[in-house]
Amino acid sequence: MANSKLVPRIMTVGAAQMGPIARSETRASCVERMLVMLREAARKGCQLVVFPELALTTFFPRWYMTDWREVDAFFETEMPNAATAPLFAEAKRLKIGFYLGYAEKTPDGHRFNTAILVDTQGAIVGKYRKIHLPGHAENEPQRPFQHLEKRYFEPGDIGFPVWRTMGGILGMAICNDRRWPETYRVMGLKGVEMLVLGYNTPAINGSALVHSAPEPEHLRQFHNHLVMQAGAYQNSTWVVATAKAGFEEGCSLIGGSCIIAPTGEIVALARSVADELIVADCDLSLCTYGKETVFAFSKHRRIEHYGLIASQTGTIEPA
Ligand code: CDV
Repeated sequence: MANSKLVPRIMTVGAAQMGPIARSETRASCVERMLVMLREAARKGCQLVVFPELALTTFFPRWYMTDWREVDAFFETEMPNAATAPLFAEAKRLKIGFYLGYAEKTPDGHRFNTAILVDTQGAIVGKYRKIHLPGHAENEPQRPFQHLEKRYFEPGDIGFPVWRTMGGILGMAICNDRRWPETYRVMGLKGVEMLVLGYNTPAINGSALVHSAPEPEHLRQFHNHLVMQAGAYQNSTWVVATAKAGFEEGCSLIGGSCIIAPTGEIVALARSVADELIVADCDLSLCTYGKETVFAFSKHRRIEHYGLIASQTGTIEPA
């Protein structure tokens, strides 16, 4: 009997990389830039567009702030809201779904680094709150710039859900999550076929001075792709990754937005560090091969040996 999972299911997807966002830039201006790329995506036949992490403001965790009113100016208390309503309306009119990263403050005062997935009818189908928060919680003046995600956000409290939507099984992650194999594997165990994520990655490691570790920019880009190509291959899923890139408020952010096939191959790659849309026709049925052969989890995983992964956080070396 023919395997129905091998029937092609093409989803045309865009990664809408954004160049720098100045601290003074308004949300309306950011949304206007997104609308330009959304319309280009429509012309190119996209059903889904992926915007970056924290796409509505500058990457504010680079500043140490003690006035929480100043901090809260970077957060959204509802979604959609007045600033993002034009994005929701235009995407619905064009029948394009989208991923949008933003800083979320809940009605009971919790702050998260959040992304939502909106379907082609304009409905929010899913929310994800970043789990692997990098950086630090207190001012560290020895750094060339701060990375205070641990100060401004709580770790996500939703886990790694996936959703059956827009013709596939989709999941979300945010930036640093992409460096952790657990992110992909938890969603892999739920059958993910396309993992979408946004990122803000400084071109230099801010803690390198502390550790005297040389990490030139080419390594930052190499690691960006290395982890996502491995995650895609080992879980036989598409990965769509969108940067906020370029020289933002004195800090250089890498580009390298890309679309990665379930084989681990990059099939579309941004060339600039500015606003740039890249597009690929992603056949979700291509996930089937890996999921049913080398990475047929139910046949080959040996969970009796994996207990430590979910019971121990740090390394314990032998005596
Ligand atoms: N926004 C991020 O999560 N950035 C991290 C940096 C700080 C390492 C990243 O993983 O790219």
